[in-house]
Amino acid sequence: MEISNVSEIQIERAKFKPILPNILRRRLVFIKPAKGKPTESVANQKKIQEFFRNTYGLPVVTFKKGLNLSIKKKVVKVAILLSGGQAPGGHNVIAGLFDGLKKANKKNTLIGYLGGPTGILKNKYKEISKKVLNKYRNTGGFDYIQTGRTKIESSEQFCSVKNNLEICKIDALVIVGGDDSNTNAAVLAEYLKQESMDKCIVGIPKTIDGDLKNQFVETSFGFDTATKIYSELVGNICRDANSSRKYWHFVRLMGRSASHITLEVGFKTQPNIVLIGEEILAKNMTLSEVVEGIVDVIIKRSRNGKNFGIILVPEGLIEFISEINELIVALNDILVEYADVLLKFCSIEDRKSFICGKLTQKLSNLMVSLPAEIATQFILDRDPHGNVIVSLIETEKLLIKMVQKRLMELKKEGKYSGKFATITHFFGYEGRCGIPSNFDANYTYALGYNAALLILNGFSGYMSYIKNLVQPPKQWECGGVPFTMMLDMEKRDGKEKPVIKKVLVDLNSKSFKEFIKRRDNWANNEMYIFSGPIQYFGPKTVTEMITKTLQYEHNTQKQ
Ligand code: FBP
Repeated sequence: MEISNVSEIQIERAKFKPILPNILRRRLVFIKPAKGKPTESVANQKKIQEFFRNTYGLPVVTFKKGLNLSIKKKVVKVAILLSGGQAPGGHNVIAGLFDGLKKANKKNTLIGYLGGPTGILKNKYKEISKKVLNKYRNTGGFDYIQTGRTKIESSEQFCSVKNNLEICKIDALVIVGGDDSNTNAAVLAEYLKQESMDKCIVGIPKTIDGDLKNQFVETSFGFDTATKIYSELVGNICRDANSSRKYWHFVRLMGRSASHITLEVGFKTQPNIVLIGEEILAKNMTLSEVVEGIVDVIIKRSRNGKNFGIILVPEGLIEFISEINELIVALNDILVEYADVLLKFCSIEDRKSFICGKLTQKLSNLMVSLPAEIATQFILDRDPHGNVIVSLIETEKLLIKMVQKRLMELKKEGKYSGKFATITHFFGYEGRCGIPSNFDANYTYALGYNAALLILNGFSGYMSYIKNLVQPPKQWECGGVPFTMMLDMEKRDGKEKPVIKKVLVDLNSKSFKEFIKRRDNWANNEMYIFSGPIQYFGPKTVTEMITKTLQYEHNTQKQ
């Protein structure tokens, strides 16, 4: 038997032809960009305008049918870079962009900067060739050109970007990233305009976290596939728990601050407890109150002879618990202020006790009360954008320790007599490089192709958008939304900065309200749903399924 390094599914998946929205299937001279009115940023308009004197207020662009003789005919050289965490569909963005550019002119070229923003700083890139690209179409991962989290922020870095774009004679740069990377793209577009450089900067909304969205960007790419993968795993665990009936499974799910992934997986699997960080924040709950809520369900189930269950914990939960958030904010400041001093400590314990000495008494007591390994995780380095790396904090273990303690107390008081055996899981990296679902394969291809159109029409300072996503791909609408329209001010590294804000779970949204209606039933019963693996082939009801979040938010889900 011949051994191949390609799976059967990869062979079949390579044949998949993404469906382009009808408007993008036309000859490029018959796609006309319609410009809307000047726009304003979502908040803090005056301050944002001061930062973005050259790119503020651009109109929204919508691609429509119509003759467009001004589309660029001259040969263009475009670069792309992938930034931040992986998300299923990245390779299809490259493929869509490549095909769009080639459709305009066979001589157009595309290069990929290697390893994310570092690639452009060091001028490390590879030319995207059709032959190699074909191997990556419809595949997961970012491995063709890799990714990185370097933040471009100093004037020297901006200058190197400018020089390297000049050296390679790049006409346009496409940045594929989340809120932070697209904020970077906005700043770069402004900088290049200020330097009178005629180069287009276009962004692509990527992140499995689902926290980059607005009226134009209905979802970020990767959320669909990642949540389908996590739902399969959580569904399997639900069935396992229901079969042996002896464990409480604590499942932490990725998603950084926002709980979108947890809510979506909650709908798809209906476990016994789903914690939503944003609700905990709104109710100003303390850690003990969160624990009390979990204990309450455990006891009720135990009284019915059910010493088992599944609880979903968003990885960003701790940031929503006010006292812990206060601690994190204080730690962030200490880590920046004493960065040099901290470097000199050899042991983590010395580092910890120095930091505790700089905290207020209240916060120092809290730090000491945390399990040692969790306290250590709190003082690990922040990411280049100043965020706590929540994926490294084992919140599920913290919760288990506190729940155990509380159950012991209740046992002593004779109020609980059940068993509490636990298993922990963290699902994050498992979902980020999955083979993109049909939705993500189509969506990313269209985002890339649409980015080519923005470039060929000379639009800089825009994010490529594809909307109307609850409809079949052919009916999707396309265009560009100005970066500055999405900006707000936020305190980062101790300074007020313009940023594209992370969109958290909206407690007034239809999806959250629906969750509230159902969760008590999920807590006390076994209403588990087993969604199974992503289906790439077969009936449309399973292959073209979109997220519950999109369905609720855009009114197509039956209540
Ligand atoms: P992006 O926002 O860059 O897309 O990253 C998403 C994410 O997967 C988060 O859910 C997670 O907290 C983080 O990346 C993990 O980062 P890293 O890959 O650096 O470990």
